[in-house]
Amino acid sequence: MVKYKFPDDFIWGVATSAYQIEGAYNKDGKGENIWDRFTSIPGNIYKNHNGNVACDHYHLYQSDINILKELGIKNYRFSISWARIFPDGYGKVNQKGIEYYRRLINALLDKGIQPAITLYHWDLPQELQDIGGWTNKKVVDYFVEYAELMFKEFGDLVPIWITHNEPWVVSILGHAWGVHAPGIKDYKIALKVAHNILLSHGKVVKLYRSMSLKGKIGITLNLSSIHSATDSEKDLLAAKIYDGFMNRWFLDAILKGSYPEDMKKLYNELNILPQFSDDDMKIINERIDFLGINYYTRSVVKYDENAYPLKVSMLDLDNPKTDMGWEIYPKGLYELLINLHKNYDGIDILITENGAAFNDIVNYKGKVVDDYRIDYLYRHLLEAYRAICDGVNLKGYYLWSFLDNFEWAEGYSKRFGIVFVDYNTQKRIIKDSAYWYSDVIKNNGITE
Ligand code: GBH
Repeated sequence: MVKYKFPDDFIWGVATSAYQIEGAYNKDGKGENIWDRFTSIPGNIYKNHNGNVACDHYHLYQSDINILKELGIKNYRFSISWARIFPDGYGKVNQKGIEYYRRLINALLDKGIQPAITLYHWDLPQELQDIGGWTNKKVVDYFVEYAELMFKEFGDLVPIWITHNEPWVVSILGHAWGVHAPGIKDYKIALKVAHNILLSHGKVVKLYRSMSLKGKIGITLNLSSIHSATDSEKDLLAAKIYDGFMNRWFLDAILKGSYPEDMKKLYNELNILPQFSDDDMKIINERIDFLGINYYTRSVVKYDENAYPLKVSMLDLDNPKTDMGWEIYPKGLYELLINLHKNYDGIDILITENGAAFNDIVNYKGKVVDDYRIDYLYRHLLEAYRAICDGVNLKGYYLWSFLDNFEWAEGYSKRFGIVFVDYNTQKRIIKDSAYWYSDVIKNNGITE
């Protein structure tokens, strides 16, 4: 018996990104990107792993799609590698790159699987980094040029488009903390990057509208449910600031057309506020069809005099965690969805990522019994279901991830897949969680 039934047209999918699965880093004319460069520098990544081969999905895409089909997965979110299309970031087009994505899209459609494309999942062409990367407004224009070509080539085949994946991660992890490519550590640069990324988003949405294509377009943000460590005034303020830093900065810009006043004031005092015009904000505010959100965990924060620059630090609670060290907190997904619904006009939402890394093992029967992952997914889906019942316009759910893959700074040490990848043989093993998810999709809901 299906106990929790989702809406009839609910989108069930899985997600991946190009650098994390494709490999073939120098095949068929692909240019170098910032993750190729960043991973080549010793000390940046766990055991100096890189995405040169990854899951070799570039060559194995057809058999991977067969697995999607076998599991009954009807929607697949993936990203395009910008440097496969424009090896230098702009100008000269690499036809082999276009042909690859055309083959991929057609192979999906042949099996009745709907593609959802992310245009930017962090792999900026290195040539563009060499002229300043996202700090340079030219890169904003090159992104529009790249998007335009993708819309012309694939706009009629692909019903869902995502401009950017997680601008917060790109700007903060890449340009303030330096743990992601391009490895810069400067908050002022990071906020400039965030602004230009948002601007490029708005311009691309506008372009999409002007081409009168039939699909939907949005952006994906990594959002966190923010909790304060105590009810003290200082901790409550810390939570408000962290919410402004991670969530509202991006949400308000995109959906309200202005950055939040409290954060503007704070960033100004810290001398890290980027320059921007009213026109910029109008462009960023271009109407989107849906908001994509990636949810993994919550953040519990406290006031901390010594924490630069926000005077906020994170608490490490002694609660159950995934292999990433992230607290398992399903209720945060519900909290987030309800808040978005209330504060942003009941906007249509897609969960574009949710999932968990665990230290999976292949047992003596050759199986991966990942009941801990099923538990994680089950509990999060239940919260999504509750949110729908309470009126949230949640339209779909993409599980991160289809395959085990290159987990950025953590290399191959973290496994998020519902399909296990043996990196020595490239053999795929369907985990129990994949069979479980397959049933969820078949039933359009959760059974007890
Ligand atoms: C996503 O990033 C990415 O889109 C995807 O490529 C990646 O593989 C996947 O999730 C799994 O990591 O950073 O300690 O403050 C998620 C990035 C993770 C950033 C949670 C914020 C909060 C905890 N987010 N993180 S911490």
